[in-house]
Amino acid sequence: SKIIFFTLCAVWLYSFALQAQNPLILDQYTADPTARVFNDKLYVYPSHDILCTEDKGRVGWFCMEDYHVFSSHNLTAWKDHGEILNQTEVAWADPSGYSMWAPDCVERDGKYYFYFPTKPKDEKGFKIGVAISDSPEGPFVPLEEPIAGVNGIDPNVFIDADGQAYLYWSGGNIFVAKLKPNMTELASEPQIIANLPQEGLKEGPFVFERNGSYYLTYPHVENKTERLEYAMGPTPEGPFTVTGVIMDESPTGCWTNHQSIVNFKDQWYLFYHHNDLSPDFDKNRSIRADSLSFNADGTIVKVQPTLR
Ligand code: FUB
Repeated sequence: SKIIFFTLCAVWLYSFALQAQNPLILDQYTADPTARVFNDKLYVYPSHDILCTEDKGRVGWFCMEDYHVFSSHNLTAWKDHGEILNQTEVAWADPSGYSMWAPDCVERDGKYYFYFPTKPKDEKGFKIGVAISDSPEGPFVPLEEPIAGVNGIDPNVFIDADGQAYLYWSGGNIFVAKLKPNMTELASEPQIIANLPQEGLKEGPFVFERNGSYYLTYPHVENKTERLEYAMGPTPEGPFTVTGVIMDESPTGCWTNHQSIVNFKDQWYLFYHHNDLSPDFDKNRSIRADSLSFNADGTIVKVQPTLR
Protein backbone atom coordinates (compact mmCIF):
# COMPACT_ATOMS: atom_id res chain seq x y z
CA SER A 1 0.00 0.00 0.00
CA LYS A 2 3.01 2.31 0.55
CA ILE A 3 3.95 1.84 -3.11
CA ILE A 4 0.43 2.75 -4.22
CA PHE A 5 0.45 5.81 -1.92
CA PHE A 6 3.80 7.08 -3.26
CA THR A 7 2.78 6.38 -6.86
CA LEU A 8 -0.43 8.36 -6.38
CA CYS A 9 1.55 11.22 -4.77
CA ALA A 10 4.00 11.22 -7.69
CA VAL A 11 1.17 11.28 -10.26
CA TRP A 12 -0.54 14.09 -8.36
CA LEU A 13 2.67 16.15 -8.13
CA TYR A 14 3.46 15.53 -11.82
CA SER A 15 0.00 16.59 -12.97
CA PHE A 16 0.18 19.64 -10.70
CA ALA A 17 3.55 20.59 -12.22
CA LEU A 18 2.13 20.28 -15.75
CA GLN A 19 -0.96 22.31 -14.89
CA ALA A 20 1.17 24.91 -13.19
CA GLN A 21 3.16 25.58 -16.37
CA ASN A 22 0.66 27.92 -18.01
CA PRO A 23 0.91 30.82 -17.80
CA LEU A 24 4.69 30.72 -17.78
CA ILE A 25 5.42 33.95 -15.90
CA LEU A 26 3.42 34.83 -12.81
CA ASP A 27 4.99 38.00 -11.39
CA GLN A 28 4.39 40.35 -14.33
CA TYR A 29 2.30 40.55 -17.50
CA THR A 30 3.96 39.24 -20.64
CA ALA A 31 2.73 38.96 -24.25
CA ASP A 32 3.84 38.27 -27.84
CA PRO A 33 6.44 35.62 -26.94
CA THR A 34 9.25 34.95 -29.39
CA ALA A 35 11.00 31.79 -28.24
CA ARG A 36 14.55 31.06 -29.43
CA VAL A 37 17.13 28.44 -28.55
CA PHE A 38 20.57 29.90 -27.89
CA ASN A 39 23.40 27.83 -26.38
CA ASP A 40 21.04 24.90 -25.61
CA LYS A 41 18.80 27.12 -23.49
CA LEU A 42 15.30 28.29 -24.34
CA TYR A 43 14.99 32.09 -24.29
CA VAL A 44 11.71 33.96 -24.53
CA TYR A 45 11.55 37.56 -25.66
CA PRO A 46 8.03 38.80 -24.87
CA SER A 47 6.41 42.20 -24.75
CA HIS A 48 5.89 43.52 -21.23
CA ASP A 49 2.35 44.75 -20.52
CA ILE A 50 1.83 47.24 -17.71
CA LEU A 51 -1.22 49.33 -16.82
CA CYS A 52 -1.60 52.73 -18.45
CA THR A 53 -2.54 55.58 -16.13
CA GLU A 54 -3.71 59.16 -16.81
CA ASP A 55 -0.08 60.32 -17.12
CA LYS A 56 1.29 57.18 -18.73
CA GLY A 57 0.08 56.04 -22.15
CA ARG A 58 -3.58 55.64 -23.08
CA VAL A 59 -5.85 54.26 -20.37
CA GLY A 60 -7.65 51.13 -21.55
CA TRP A 61 -5.08 50.40 -24.26
CA PHE A 62 -1.76 48.50 -24.49
CA CYS A 63 0.99 50.02 -22.36
CA MET A 64 4.56 48.83 -22.82
CA GLU A 65 7.73 50.71 -21.91
CA ASP A 66 10.43 48.03 -21.78
CA TYR A 67 11.41 44.42 -22.44
CA HIS A 68 12.66 41.62 -20.21
CA VAL A 69 14.12 38.32 -21.41
CA PHE A 70 13.44 35.01 -19.69
CA SER A 71 15.29 31.71 -19.99
CA SER A 72 14.66 28.12 -19.02
CA HIS A 73 16.35 24.73 -19.27
CA ASN A 74 13.09 22.80 -18.88
CA LEU A 75 10.18 25.18 -19.73
CA THR A 76 9.03 24.97 -16.11
CA ALA A 77 11.57 26.99 -14.13
CA TRP A 78 12.06 30.45 -15.66
CA LYS A 79 14.76 32.99 -14.95
CA ASP A 80 13.99 36.66 -15.52
CA HIS A 81 17.20 38.34 -16.70
CA GLY A 82 15.67 41.75 -16.03
CA GLU A 83 15.11 44.72 -18.29
CA ILE A 84 17.05 44.49 -21.54
CA LEU A 85 15.76 47.66 -23.22
CA ASN A 86 13.63 50.66 -22.23
CA GLN A 87 11.91 53.17 -24.53
CA THR A 88 13.95 55.95 -22.86
CA GLU A 89 17.15 54.41 -24.28
CA VAL A 90 15.92 54.56 -27.88
CA ALA A 91 16.96 57.90 -29.39
CA TRP A 92 14.31 57.89 -32.13
CA ALA A 93 11.41 56.62 -29.97
CA ASP A 94 8.59 58.76 -28.61
CA PRO A 95 9.28 58.87 -24.86
CA SER A 96 5.55 59.05 -24.22
CA GLY A 97 4.80 56.23 -26.66
CA TYR A 98 4.53 53.23 -24.28
CA SER A 99 4.36 51.16 -27.46
CA MET A 100 7.25 48.71 -27.23
CA TRP A 101 5.23 45.99 -28.98
CA ALA A 102 6.04 42.45 -30.13
CA PRO A 103 9.82 41.85 -30.49
CA ASP A 104 12.16 39.22 -31.91
CA CYS A 105 15.80 38.28 -31.35
CA VAL A 106 18.20 36.33 -33.59
CA GLU A 107 21.86 35.42 -33.42
CA ARG A 108 24.39 35.95 -36.18
CA ASP A 109 28.16 35.50 -35.90
CA GLY A 110 28.08 35.68 -32.11
CA LYS A 111 26.01 38.86 -31.93
CA TYR A 112 22.38 39.02 -30.86
CA TYR A 113 20.04 41.29 -32.79
CA PHE A 114 16.89 42.38 -30.98
CA TYR A 115 14.14 43.80 -33.22
CA PHE A 116 11.35 45.88 -31.72
CA PRO A 117 8.57 48.14 -32.96
CA THR A 118 7.65 51.41 -31.33
CA LYS A 119 6.26 54.85 -32.09
CA PRO A 120 8.80 57.31 -33.49
CA LYS A 121 9.19 60.83 -32.08
CA ASP A 122 7.94 63.07 -34.86
CA GLU A 123 5.91 60.78 -37.09
CA LYS A 124 2.69 58.83 -36.96
CA GLY A 125 2.64 55.04 -37.03
CA PHE A 126 5.31 52.59 -35.99
CA LYS A 127 8.94 52.00 -36.98
CA ILE A 128 11.15 49.02 -36.25
CA GLY A 129 14.41 49.36 -34.36
CA VAL A 130 17.38 47.07 -33.76
CA ALA A 131 19.40 46.74 -30.56
CA ILE A 132 22.58 44.65 -30.43
CA SER A 133 24.26 42.63 -27.71
CA ASP A 134 27.08 40.12 -27.26
CA SER A 135 24.77 38.00 -25.09
CA PRO A 136 21.19 36.75 -25.49
CA GLU A 137 20.59 38.15 -22.02
CA GLY A 138 21.59 41.69 -22.97
CA PRO A 139 22.16 44.48 -22.28
CA PHE A 140 21.13 45.49 -25.80
CA VAL A 141 22.36 48.75 -27.29
CA PRO A 142 19.84 50.30 -29.70
CA LEU A 143 20.90 51.84 -32.98
CA GLU A 144 20.39 55.59 -33.34
CA GLU A 145 17.84 55.21 -36.16
CA PRO A 146 15.07 52.72 -36.98
CA ILE A 147 15.41 50.43 -40.02
CA ALA A 148 15.04 52.61 -43.11
CA GLY A 149 12.15 51.71 -45.42
CA VAL A 150 10.11 49.83 -42.83
CA ASN A 151 6.82 51.10 -41.39
CA GLY A 152 4.93 48.68 -39.19
CA ILE A 153 4.90 46.39 -36.18
CA ASP A 154 5.69 42.83 -35.11
CA PRO A 155 9.15 42.27 -36.64
CA ASN A 156 10.29 38.69 -37.22
CA VAL A 157 13.64 37.64 -38.65
CA PHE A 158 14.29 34.30 -40.31
CA ILE A 159 17.80 33.25 -41.38
CA ASP A 160 17.71 30.60 -44.08
CA ALA A 161 20.21 27.74 -44.36
CA ASP A 162 22.11 29.64 -47.09
CA GLY A 163 22.70 32.51 -44.64
CA GLN A 164 20.24 34.97 -46.19
CA ALA A 165 18.23 36.77 -43.52
CA TYR A 166 14.65 37.97 -44.11
CA LEU A 167 12.70 40.55 -42.13
CA TYR A 168 8.92 40.11 -41.90
CA TRP A 169 6.59 42.65 -40.33
CA SER A 170 2.97 43.71 -40.40
CA GLY A 171 1.38 46.95 -41.46
CA GLY A 172 -2.09 46.20 -42.81
CA ASN A 173 -0.57 43.37 -44.81
CA ILE A 174 2.37 41.15 -44.02
CA PHE A 175 5.61 42.30 -45.64
CA VAL A 176 8.97 40.66 -46.32
CA ALA A 177 12.35 42.05 -47.36
CA LYS A 178 15.85 40.62 -47.42
CA LEU A 179 18.29 41.94 -44.83
CA LYS A 180 21.91 42.86 -45.54
CA PRO A 181 24.52 40.76 -43.70
CA ASN A 182 24.78 43.58 -41.13
CA MET A 183 21.20 42.61 -40.11
CA THR A 184 20.23 46.26 -39.71
CA GLU A 185 19.43 47.40 -43.27
CA LEU A 186 17.12 46.15 -45.99
CA ALA A 187 18.76 44.51 -48.99
CA SER A 188 15.59 44.40 -51.12
CA GLU A 189 12.37 46.33 -51.60
CA PRO A 190 9.60 45.32 -49.20
CA GLN A 191 7.03 43.01 -50.83
CA ILE A 192 3.51 42.30 -49.64
CA ILE A 193 3.11 38.58 -49.09
CA ALA A 194 0.41 37.51 -51.52
CA ASN A 195 -2.45 35.03 -51.16
CA LEU A 196 -3.09 35.62 -47.44
CA PRO A 197 -6.67 36.26 -46.29
CA GLN A 198 -7.94 39.55 -47.73
CA GLU A 199 -10.47 40.23 -45.00
CA GLY A 200 -9.66 41.01 -41.39
CA LEU A 201 -6.57 41.98 -39.47
CA LYS A 202 -3.40 39.98 -40.06
CA GLU A 203 -0.34 40.65 -37.92
CA GLY A 204 2.42 38.98 -35.93
CA PRO A 205 4.26 37.07 -38.71
CA PHE A 206 6.56 34.30 -37.53
CA VAL A 207 8.40 32.13 -40.07
CA PHE A 208 10.18 28.84 -39.55
CA GLU A 209 11.42 26.02 -41.78
CA ARG A 210 10.91 22.28 -41.42
CA ASN A 211 11.90 19.58 -43.92
CA GLY A 212 12.33 22.11 -46.74
CA SER A 213 8.92 23.76 -46.24
CA TYR A 214 8.60 27.32 -45.02
CA TYR A 215 5.77 28.05 -42.58
CA LEU A 216 4.46 31.61 -42.35
CA THR A 217 2.36 31.77 -39.19
CA TYR A 218 0.19 34.77 -38.25
CA PRO A 219 -2.73 35.80 -36.03
CA HIS A 220 -5.82 36.67 -38.08
CA VAL A 221 -9.09 38.19 -36.91
CA GLU A 222 -11.84 36.71 -39.03
CA ASN A 223 -14.53 36.89 -36.39
CA LYS A 224 -13.89 38.61 -33.03
CA THR A 225 -10.52 37.57 -31.67
CA GLU A 226 -7.25 36.44 -33.20
CA ARG A 227 -6.95 32.90 -34.46
CA LEU A 228 -3.45 31.54 -35.14
CA GLU A 229 -3.20 30.46 -38.77
CA TYR A 230 -0.45 29.46 -41.18
CA ALA A 231 0.50 29.29 -44.81
CA MET A 232 3.16 27.08 -46.38
CA GLY A 233 5.56 27.82 -49.19
CA PRO A 234 8.67 26.55 -50.98
CA THR A 235 10.88 29.59 -50.21
CA PRO A 236 11.06 32.20 -47.41
CA GLU A 237 9.40 34.71 -49.77
CA GLY A 238 6.68 32.31 -50.89
CA PRO A 239 4.55 31.85 -52.81
CA PHE A 240 2.59 30.87 -49.72
CA THR A 241 -0.64 28.90 -49.64
CA VAL A 242 -2.99 29.32 -46.70
CA THR A 243 -2.93 25.90 -45.08
CA GLY A 244 -4.74 25.83 -41.76
CA VAL A 245 -5.36 26.87 -38.18
CA ILE A 246 -2.80 26.38 -35.41
CA MET A 247 -5.01 27.55 -32.55
CA ASP A 248 -8.66 28.56 -32.51
CA GLU A 249 -9.92 31.88 -31.21
CA SER A 250 -9.59 32.51 -27.48
CA PRO A 251 -12.37 30.68 -25.60
CA THR A 252 -12.66 33.59 -23.13
CA GLY A 253 -12.36 36.50 -25.54
CA CYS A 254 -8.73 37.72 -25.29
CA TRP A 255 -8.67 39.89 -28.40
CA THR A 256 -5.02 39.29 -29.37
CA ASN A 257 -2.93 36.20 -29.67
CA HIS A 258 0.66 36.10 -30.93
CA GLN A 259 2.79 33.05 -31.65
CA SER A 260 6.25 31.67 -32.18
CA ILE A 261 7.18 28.06 -32.90
CA VAL A 262 10.44 26.52 -31.78
CA ASN A 263 12.12 23.13 -31.60
CA PHE A 264 13.75 22.55 -28.22
CA LYS A 265 15.39 19.23 -27.33
CA ASP A 266 13.65 17.47 -30.26
CA GLN A 267 10.15 18.65 -29.37
CA TRP A 268 8.24 21.40 -31.13
CA TYR A 269 6.44 24.03 -29.03
CA LEU A 270 3.95 26.78 -29.73
CA PHE A 271 4.43 29.89 -27.61
CA TYR A 272 1.44 32.24 -27.47
CA HIS A 273 -0.44 34.39 -24.99
CA HIS A 274 -3.76 34.67 -23.24
CA ASN A 275 -5.00 36.85 -20.40
CA ASP A 276 -4.98 34.26 -17.60
CA LEU A 277 -3.85 36.70 -14.89
CA SER A 278 -6.15 39.52 -16.00
CA PRO A 279 -9.46 37.98 -17.04
CA ASP A 280 -11.28 41.35 -17.06
CA PHE A 281 -8.72 43.34 -19.07
CA ASP A 282 -7.27 41.65 -22.12
CA LYS A 283 -4.41 44.16 -22.66
CA ASN A 284 -2.61 42.63 -19.66
CA ARG A 285 -1.58 39.29 -21.04
CA SER A 286 0.44 36.25 -20.02
CA ILE A 287 2.63 34.03 -22.14
CA ARG A 288 1.98 30.32 -22.47
CA ALA A 289 3.47 27.31 -24.25
CA ASP A 290 2.11 23.98 -25.45
CA SER A 291 3.60 21.11 -27.42
CA LEU A 292 3.00 21.14 -31.15
CA SER A 293 3.18 18.30 -33.66
CA PHE A 294 2.96 17.75 -37.39
CA ASN A 295 0.98 15.38 -39.57
CA ALA A 296 2.85 13.12 -42.01
CA ASP A 297 2.19 15.61 -44.85
CA GLY A 298 3.85 18.44 -42.90
CA THR A 299 0.65 20.17 -41.86
CA ILE A 300 0.34 21.29 -38.25
CA VAL A 301 -1.92 19.47 -35.78
CA LYS A 302 -4.17 22.09 -34.19
CA VAL A 303 -3.04 22.95 -30.65
CA GLN A 304 -5.59 22.92 -27.84
CA PRO A 305 -4.48 25.38 -25.15
CA THR A 306 -3.91 23.70 -21.81
CA LEU A 307 -5.88 25.46 -19.13
CA ARG A 308 -4.77 26.11 -15.59
O1 FUB B 1 1.26 43.54 -28.03
C1 FUB B 1 0.80 44.57 -28.85
C2 FUB B 1 0.26 44.03 -30.12
O2 FUB B 1 -0.84 43.18 -29.85
C3 FUB B 1 1.22 43.14 -30.87
O3 FUB B 1 2.20 43.84 -31.54
C4 FUB B 1 0.26 42.38 -31.70
O4 FUB B 1 0.82 41.27 -32.33
C5 FUB B 1 -0.79 42.03 -30.67
O5 FUB B 1 -0.42 40.95 -29.88
